[in-house]
Amino acid sequence: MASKSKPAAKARFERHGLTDEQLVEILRIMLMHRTLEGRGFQLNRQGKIPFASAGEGHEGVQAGAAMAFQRGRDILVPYYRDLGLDLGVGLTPYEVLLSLFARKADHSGGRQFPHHYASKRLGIHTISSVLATQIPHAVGAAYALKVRGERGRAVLVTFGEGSTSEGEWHEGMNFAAVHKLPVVFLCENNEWAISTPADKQMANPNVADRAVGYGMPGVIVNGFDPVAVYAVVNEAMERARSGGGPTLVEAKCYRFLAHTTDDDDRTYRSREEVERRRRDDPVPNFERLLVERGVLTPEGAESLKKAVLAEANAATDRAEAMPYPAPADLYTHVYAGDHAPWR
Ligand SMILES: Cc1ncc(C[n+]2csc(CCOP(=O)(O)OP(=O)(O)O)c2C)c(N)n1
Repeated sequence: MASKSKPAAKARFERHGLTDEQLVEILRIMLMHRTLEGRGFQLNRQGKIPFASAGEGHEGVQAGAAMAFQRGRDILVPYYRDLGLDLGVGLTPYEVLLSLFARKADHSGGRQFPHHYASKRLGIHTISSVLATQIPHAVGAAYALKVRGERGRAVLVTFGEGSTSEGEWHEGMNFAAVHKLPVVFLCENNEWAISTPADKQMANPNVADRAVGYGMPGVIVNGFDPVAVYAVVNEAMERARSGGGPTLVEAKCYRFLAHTTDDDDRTYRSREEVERRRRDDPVPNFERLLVERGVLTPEGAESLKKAVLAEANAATDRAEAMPYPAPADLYTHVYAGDHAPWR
């Protein structure tokens, strides 16, 4: 008869200096990210909003990276899939819902594409849907920090692996490396650019391997592990803030849902693939880790989830009750002065 083996010792939990409060905050952001993404899809299917995108599978990358961002100092240049990153640097669920409902109180007056947040208050640049256009914007902001001698500040810019095929990406990487600019390039590699798989995007399986070609460090990190992402992005941001130049970080993750509410991913990938990758789902896995390691009690985790849902529901009701912009506002902030082209 086989002897009873001792239970395997738990692998050491490397928290990279994060306190219990910070670890719970990371989980809270991941839960809110997932809840609001689901809400976007629900509202779309109810016919209440025209469009929403989906970042399920990106929660670990974004909540971890947000923890490395210094509010009031750093600049964030995100892309359309960064709901969790935007929440993590301080955007409120109400602001997210105003964008989805396209209400007048939204930062763009209800005129921007959904999920295209911006906030002067938080240092979040406005988003362009045109892939990789954010790269020269971010590099330009980092160049300005350098020219003005503003040490201690850095720019964090994000993009998918598909965007690394664009010319702007290469030009921005090169310029940032040549001028040793304070910028961190964070690639959220979810393996799909709508229907194009990563191996039809590039022959090299790792975006980070390209860093050497520009003359900057390139690091690969498990994007399902928010603490590992925090550690890598934090080190890169510190290097950038202290004059050490740019870094390319590639966080490997996966997109569990369709690209957006307008996409049907059954046409280009199998349900088996998606189900298999779901085993790495960072949200329940990180919750389980925090409970196992005694950072949270099971009851604490349940009340956190209830609080997140209640806040998301209240934000939804409040935003939905707000008015749409007036038709006459259509050209506000588009033309200087009171020029109105229809007159
Ligand atoms: C210049 C440009 N080409 C094509 C598109 C259409 N488009 C929107 S999202 C997308 C896929 C982008 O994939 P990736 O950069 O990997 O990011 P992901 O959406 O997977 O997070 C494409 C092709 C676009 N917005 N801009």
